[in-house]
Amino acid sequence: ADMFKGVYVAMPSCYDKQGTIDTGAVAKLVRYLINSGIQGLYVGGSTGEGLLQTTAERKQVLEAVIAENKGQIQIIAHVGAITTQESVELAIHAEKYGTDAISSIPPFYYKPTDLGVKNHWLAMIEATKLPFIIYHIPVATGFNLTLGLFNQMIEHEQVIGLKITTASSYELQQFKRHGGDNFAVFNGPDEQYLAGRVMGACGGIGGTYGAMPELFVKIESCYQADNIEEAARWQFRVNEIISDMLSVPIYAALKEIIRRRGIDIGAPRLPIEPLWPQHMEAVDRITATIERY
Ligand code: SI3
Repeated sequence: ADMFKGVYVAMPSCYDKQGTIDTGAVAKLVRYLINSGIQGLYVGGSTGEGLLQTTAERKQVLEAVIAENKGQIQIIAHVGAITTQESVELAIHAEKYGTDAISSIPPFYYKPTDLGVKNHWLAMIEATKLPFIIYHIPVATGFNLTLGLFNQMIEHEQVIGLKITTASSYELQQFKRHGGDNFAVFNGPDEQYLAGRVMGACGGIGGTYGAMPELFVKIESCYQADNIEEAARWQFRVNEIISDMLSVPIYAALKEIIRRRGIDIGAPRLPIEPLWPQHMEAVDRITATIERY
């Protein structure tokens, strides 16, 4: 769909010192991200720690995002949970508060069959009239989305997109080919934003974008201006930063970088690892590199 295009930041979680949801920090972060020129937000996904929060907390976060956004940029709510019931409840809530789309991973742990996953997704799709974006991230869920299941899912008119986090841009392109011209495929690996774009993605959804939103906006605007060489130069700079971020606990590093940019969103929740003193040198280096650009 031409409805979705560009840079969608997977919002990190926002907690206070006690580890409680900090809606004030959510508002500040949303404002900062809007001001950086991005096109949308993905709320409650991997980076947002939706799966480490209660249903009530997830609703609280989404409501705070929507209240601060006031319709300025697009909001995609990740409503996936291990239970169909919770996912449906979150989908209905997302529609009530006015999100642009909902999205979900397949359920995990029980190694559900294709039919189980399909019915899980259909339950949330049919509970609302919202556009639905499949979230395919096999390294995290262990579920491999086949083209067979994908083709069954896109028969439903609300299934308008797919976010794909796999290393293969060929796989991305195959889903795009089957999805068709009006189908939105979002690139998952931030290291391959441009590659995904070239292979048919309408844009990307990513966690590290939050540490350097301006740089991803730059890749996107160079791409749109047909200046692929310049877009690649920015992607390569970004990738140096990402590989540094991957050398330390990445979610904690992301949050620390944002703290240094003026918004304290706290540390990740266990079982995600926090930053330890030996990681600070790498974080100093990353922050300095981002500031330099
Ligand atoms: O829902 C989300 O937070 C994302 O969109 C996550 C995104 O695909 C990230 N993948 C994971 C497993 O967290 C990437 O942003 C990833 O952190 C980045 O490419 C660094 O490898």
